[in-house]
Amino acid sequence: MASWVQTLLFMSILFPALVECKIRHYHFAVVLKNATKLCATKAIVTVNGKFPGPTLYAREGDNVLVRVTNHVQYNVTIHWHGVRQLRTGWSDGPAYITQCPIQPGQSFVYNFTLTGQRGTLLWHAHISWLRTTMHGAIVNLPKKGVPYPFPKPDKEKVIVLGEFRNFRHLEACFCLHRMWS
Ligand SMILES: [Cu+2]
Repeated sequence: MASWVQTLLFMSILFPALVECKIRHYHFAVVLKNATKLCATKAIVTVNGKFPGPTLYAREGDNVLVRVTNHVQYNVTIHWHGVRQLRTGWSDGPAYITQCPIQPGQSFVYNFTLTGQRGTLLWHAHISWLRTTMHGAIVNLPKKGVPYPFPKPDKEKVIVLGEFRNFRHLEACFCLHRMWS
């Protein structure tokens, strides 16, 4: 038997939780999408054409890889709000702080591991007013076989609270961020 197979078997017996960690791949395409809200139709910046954006599911210990491709005319970044970035600060997302923005036509891969955290967090654009329409949930489940730290709910539903206005994007941006910060 090859030595790497023996090592893997040995590790899986000693540390079963370690080998259950997965690599989760997501692709976020930043695109314009027409939306009708408050009696007006306009093009809004979205992830994968969804508003709110897609929910990201992972388990504690998983390695999450999110390729963000920018198809709009604005610079973008995505912030993984509340996710501990242990030795992956460059994947945190604030534009001009931990990374240069992803320019139109460019891609960036966010690469982080969910460590010591369970629960539902938030991702959102972290540049200018784009966060008003680019945000969604990150559901961070316990490791397989590990119970919740509370009685198991009968049902789970993700609720994303946001605010949409037809005027003054910047003001809406600040309202939204205050809610989540
Ligand atoms: Cu944030």
